[in-house]
Amino acid sequence: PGVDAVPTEQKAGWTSFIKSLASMTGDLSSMTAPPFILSPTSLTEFPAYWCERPELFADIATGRTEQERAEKVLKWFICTLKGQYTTRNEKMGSEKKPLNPVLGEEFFGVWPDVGFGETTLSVEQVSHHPPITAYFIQNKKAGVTLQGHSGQKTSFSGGSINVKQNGHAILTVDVPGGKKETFLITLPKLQIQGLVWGSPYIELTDSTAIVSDTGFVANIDYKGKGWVSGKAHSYKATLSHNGKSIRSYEGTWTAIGKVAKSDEVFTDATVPKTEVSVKPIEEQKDWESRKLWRATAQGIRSGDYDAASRDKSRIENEQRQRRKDEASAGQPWQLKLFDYVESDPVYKQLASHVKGIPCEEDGYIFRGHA
Ligand code: HCR
Repeated sequence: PGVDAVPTEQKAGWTSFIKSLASMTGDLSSMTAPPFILSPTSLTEFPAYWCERPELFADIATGRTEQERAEKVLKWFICTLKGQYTTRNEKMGSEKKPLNPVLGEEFFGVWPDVGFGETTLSVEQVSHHPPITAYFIQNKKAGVTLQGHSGQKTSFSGGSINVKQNGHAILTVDVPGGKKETFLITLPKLQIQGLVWGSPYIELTDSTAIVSDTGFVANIDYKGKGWVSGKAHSYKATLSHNGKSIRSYEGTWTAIGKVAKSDEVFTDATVPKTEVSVKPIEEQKDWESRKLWRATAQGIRSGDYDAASRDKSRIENEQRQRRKDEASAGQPWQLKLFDYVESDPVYKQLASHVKGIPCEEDGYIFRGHA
């Protein structure tokens, strides 16, 4: 049993929120939740979690062989998970409900060059309903890029929220001889547990894959504590080449993972992370996330939830009006940084190597800054 984290005056609101989850269909981003569970951060900021270990991202390019690069991609990927799925618990005490981005919302950041090249991040909210966020991360000097998008489909069962991520990421790395290697990364399923106590946290379930055009495939299985044994946040990964298994790794994605049956450390998620640097709000454009949500976030942080909710409604009403205007002018919203593709040929080619990954998925290709 956990410790009840719901403030007394919000208990009724929390109970009715949990009850309403049972009838939720697909998208809980727009559901009204009690104030104590609100986060002042918009989902457009989340792609930064992909690169809070910029040294591991850049290091992929230093692999001398196809196998070394495949191992380095796997290592970097596993080390991103702690940031992606436990940061809110570490910073705010539990998982929280992020701000639901508006269509066209943007987020830009940078990890400065500290010896292995500068890494830049560009994010755009490419769909509001359902929410879909597209991102592009690049270390030009190292020759490594990551492009992807994430949307979520949520359902409720057995007291937990299950989240299926729609989308994928594609990593490319420049290799000697002017060539590129490409890796398809699929996204894990999430279970939001601990709801009854008002202190939600994420556990990852099922499995994901990293598929390379050099024939290397990493399969990663995720397990939680379970009923009888096992540690929370565990993973087991197997790297294979053209179907032949080469090496396995196991441990937890929040601490240490080792090469199976050895003491060799493969992933250490306890190494301090480097948070993304963002321009001061005064220098940001109106559509940039922290500027757009400034007053809402300020209200949430200071406990002035009326002010937060007034500002949130102002933004949402403005959006509704904008959509109406676009409909009557017959001019739909244009994406700013990405092009939508109904069928992404790179995805299709890599997905065809592995059973269990859908053969086709749409995608968003980074077009660059205007
Ligand atoms: C499910 C979630 C929104 C989506 C968040 C995603 C999947 C977004 C992409 C990132 O790369 C990884 C990621 C991490 C987050 O854990 C995940 C969020 C957790 C909660 C949130 C729900 C929409 C809000 C649930 C409300 C609860 C806490 C009451």
